Amino acid sequence: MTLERTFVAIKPDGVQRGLISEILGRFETKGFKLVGLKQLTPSKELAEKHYGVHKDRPFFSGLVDFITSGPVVAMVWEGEGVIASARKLIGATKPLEAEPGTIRGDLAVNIGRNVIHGSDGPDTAAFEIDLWFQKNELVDWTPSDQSWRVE
Ligand code: IDP
Ligand code: MG
Repeated sequence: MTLERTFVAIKPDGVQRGLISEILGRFETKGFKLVGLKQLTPSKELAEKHYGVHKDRPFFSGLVDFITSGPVVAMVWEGEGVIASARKLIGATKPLEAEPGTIRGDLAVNIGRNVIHGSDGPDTAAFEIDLWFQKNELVDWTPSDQSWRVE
């Protein structure tokens, strides 16, 4: 079993719409382990680094303005295959194309208000965890029901 960690963030629209528990619960009930959690309003510098790969896209400045406009709930989830699984739980970028049962498929309509971010691969996961969290903000712990989760 290879344990992975991924970065997930509830965007300001998800927080403002009162969807924190709904979204967090999807990862928790799936069986992943929460190892980092905090709420913050990101600085422009943080947002620009986070979305740096999109810096030449027409929507970049609007995206940075939006993500810095209010609280974001930043999380690190750990588990076997969690990077790809989180992307599946989240669903397609365009919420109208996201399957029902996914977070975006169930909870969003508009691409600019798609409620959640998740790292898209091992390299971005490592980069984003390091960008958003200090090492001492990540908690190593063993769930007491661990033996019921893994054989
Ligand atoms: P992802 O969030 O599914 O990984 P990306 O293509 O990495 O999708 O885009 C990052 C974010 O930028 C999206 O979640 C969305 O909020 C925003 N975005 C992407 N494409 C557009 C667009 O065409 N118009 C407005 N916002 C967009
Ligand atoms: Mg992306």
